Amino acid sequence: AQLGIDAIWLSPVCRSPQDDNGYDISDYRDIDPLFGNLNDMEELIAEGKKRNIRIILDLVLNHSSDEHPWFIEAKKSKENPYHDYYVWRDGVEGEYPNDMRAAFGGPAWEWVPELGQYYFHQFSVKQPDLNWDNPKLRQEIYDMILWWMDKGVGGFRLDVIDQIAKEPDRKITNNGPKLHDYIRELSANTFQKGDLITVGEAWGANTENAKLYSAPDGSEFSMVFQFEHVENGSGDYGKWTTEKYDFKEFKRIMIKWQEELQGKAWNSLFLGNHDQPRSVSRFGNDNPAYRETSAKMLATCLHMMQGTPYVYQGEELGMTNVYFDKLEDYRDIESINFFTELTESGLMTPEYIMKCLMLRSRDNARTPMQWDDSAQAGFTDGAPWIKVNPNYKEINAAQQLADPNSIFYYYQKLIRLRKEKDIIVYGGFEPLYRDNEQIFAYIRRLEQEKLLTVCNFSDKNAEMEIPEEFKGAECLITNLDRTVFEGKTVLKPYEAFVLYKK
Ligand code: TEU
Repeated sequence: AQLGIDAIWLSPVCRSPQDDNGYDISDYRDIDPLFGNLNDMEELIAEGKKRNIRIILDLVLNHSSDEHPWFIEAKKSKENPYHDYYVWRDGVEGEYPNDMRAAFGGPAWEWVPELGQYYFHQFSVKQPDLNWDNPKLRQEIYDMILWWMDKGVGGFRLDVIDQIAKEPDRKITNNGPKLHDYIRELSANTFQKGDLITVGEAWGANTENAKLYSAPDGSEFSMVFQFEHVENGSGDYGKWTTEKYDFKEFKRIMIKWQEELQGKAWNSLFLGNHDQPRSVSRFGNDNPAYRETSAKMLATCLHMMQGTPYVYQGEELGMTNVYFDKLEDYRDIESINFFTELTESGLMTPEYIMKCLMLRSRDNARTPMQWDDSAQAGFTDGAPWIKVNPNYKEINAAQQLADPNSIFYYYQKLIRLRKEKDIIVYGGFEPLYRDNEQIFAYIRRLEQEKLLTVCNFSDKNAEMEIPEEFKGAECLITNLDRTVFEGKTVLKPYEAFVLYKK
């Protein structure tokens, strides 16, 4: 509430064996005892409402847990009414239906000897894919969503929703031919019956199909959550590389999404989430000399754009990667599986893949929230499930609440500005210095109003000229102590500011 946010997206909290941090649900209508129970959820929703904060649930509809009663039934026989809730292919042991691979390594097919069949799983073996071609399954899902809507949730985040219309025989995973029919049916039967915010996670989204995912007529979702800007910097083995991101490419992608969606679709603005490294470590600089300035700079660049900004827990404190250097400290199934797969196949040395994990593992963003400088960062008086980042003594909420210049209050101000100024939400977008190697700058315009955002993404000084039309403009926010905002100027490392003129 103090930060000024309007909604909290909770990672999955439904009952789950936790093979993939709750993205393997065994009961969609219950809360996992790790987190509490249904009464706690109802209380959270009610307390949120009092503060105008919506609770957004993470709906995992592409797959369930293999411990879900549907799957337990489905495995009993081919005639079982639940069998067709999942995706099966006849076969013989050891001869996979095809060579498709799962996102967490290994084949996308798992043999069930009792049935003489394989089931399809795009993620772990414990996450069998649901068969959306089955209308009974779809109806069960709608009923479950309506049940949650009845409980007063404020919205849903739809996990890998672009992958539900898979066609494994044609090796199609995302953007299958029936995808948008399924999404429209889902939306009409559920979301459109209430006052909800919906966000579709879509690794397969591009600026064209984003216009479907977030169609302004409301037939699909409120917005799309796409990854093109964070995928930049992937190597031969996807994200498992030590290469740094390419700033100019990043900027080109961010600009493309701003320009092409204007008036036609609605995007999510983010630099990190529970699947990404910490944003300040990846796109800023987590060296103590620059951590604060660069975290504020990144927040400025993102919050002045069009779209809905997402702040990942701890990002508002500038929390950094944890850089675990021992495999035993990792908990994430993706990290552990790839370490094993890439070392056993001899494709990478253990030393090299460890470097990749330190930079890219999802666990970097999954260490406990840093509340204060007491033991375990005030997160628990027990032993947390994953180690706390050792920098919690310097970086924590208590310390930042006591410092008026903290990253926390900077975020608070950015969020307030978005609510005060329509131009930030609705204004047109015009990039400046497209080819500059250090600066990301853009103008927003709404009728007579204009807004200039300038960000130095590098650890060096950067030269620029502030456009004449901003002469005498008001500075809305800045992360350093600049007082002159005219003419030729030199930006300090990671400096950022926003000018406004009417
Ligand atoms: O992520 C989708 C997804 O494709 C990721 O597994 C992605 O490949 C990986 O994170 C890149 O490092 C969603 C959830 O956000 C993720 O946490 C889940 O593991 C995944 O779906 C399966 O439900």
